[in-house]
Amino acid sequence: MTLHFKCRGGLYPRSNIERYGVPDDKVSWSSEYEDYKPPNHTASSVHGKPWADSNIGEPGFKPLWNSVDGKVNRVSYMGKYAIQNGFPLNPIGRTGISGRGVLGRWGPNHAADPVVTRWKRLESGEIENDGSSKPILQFVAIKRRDTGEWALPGGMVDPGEKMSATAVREFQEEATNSLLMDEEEKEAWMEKFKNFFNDGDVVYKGYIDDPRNTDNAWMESIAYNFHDNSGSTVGALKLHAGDDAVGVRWVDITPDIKLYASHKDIVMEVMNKHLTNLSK
Ligand code: RP5
Ligand code: MG
Ligand code: MG
Repeated sequence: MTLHFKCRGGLYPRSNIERYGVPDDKVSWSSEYEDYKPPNHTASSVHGKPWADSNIGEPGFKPLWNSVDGKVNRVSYMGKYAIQNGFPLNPIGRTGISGRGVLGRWGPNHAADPVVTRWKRLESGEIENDGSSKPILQFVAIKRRDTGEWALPGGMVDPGEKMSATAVREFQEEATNSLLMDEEEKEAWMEKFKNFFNDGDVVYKGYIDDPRNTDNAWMESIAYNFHDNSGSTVGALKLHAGDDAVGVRWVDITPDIKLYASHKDIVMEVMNKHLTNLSK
């Protein structure tokens, strides 16, 4: 990714703060933009939260940039990010807003995304194709409560959590509503699908063009593909939206699909991978 679009222009999420205009040729920090005066915004909702950083400059807050800082991973997949006047700089460039907005961490905010896939099948069990004999791949999408957009059921990595575990946990929470299950039910579920979720393939690692990004805080994610080739395990599961998801369904991956942040790039990549494997 060399440019970002979804974190440029318009109102910052959950605020009435307008982002300062950033034309394509001014995104990069290396292009001069003398008039650039982004509003500064850190939402009051992140202050004093156990999952969030303190404000930069507050006594006692000594973040180790570009490092694993205790249990908080401040390393970017994009390489070493710059620090300007004590503030980390977005590795893609300007977003039209400074501060950290609604994000908990200054610098990279690490998430993990599960891309759970199956082939679309007819009643007969035969794989359905798109009319040009290409089989149709489907993935589990959730509808986000915050923007109403369809998205991967991903979420933030908890401090010290293994990223592959985050991807599976978020799938359980957002697409199967494990938050309503008791411990025993959760364990039974995990036992049933243990092998399936053990076998994830890393399909993306990097910056996410998320509408919450700012000049000093941004989303990054690692996406794992879990594929049910026969459609008999997770492919046959009853889905149930939970936590911050208000809808869940299997969605066909097609070139005109519209998804939250840069999730379209990720699912297209997964589809191409499976189609290439098929033709081998
Ligand atoms: C996206 O936001 C990531 O790719 C992930 O899907 C999601 C994590 O944030 P929450 O769903 O926890 O808001 O950038
Ligand atoms: Mg979540
Ligand atoms: Mg989420």
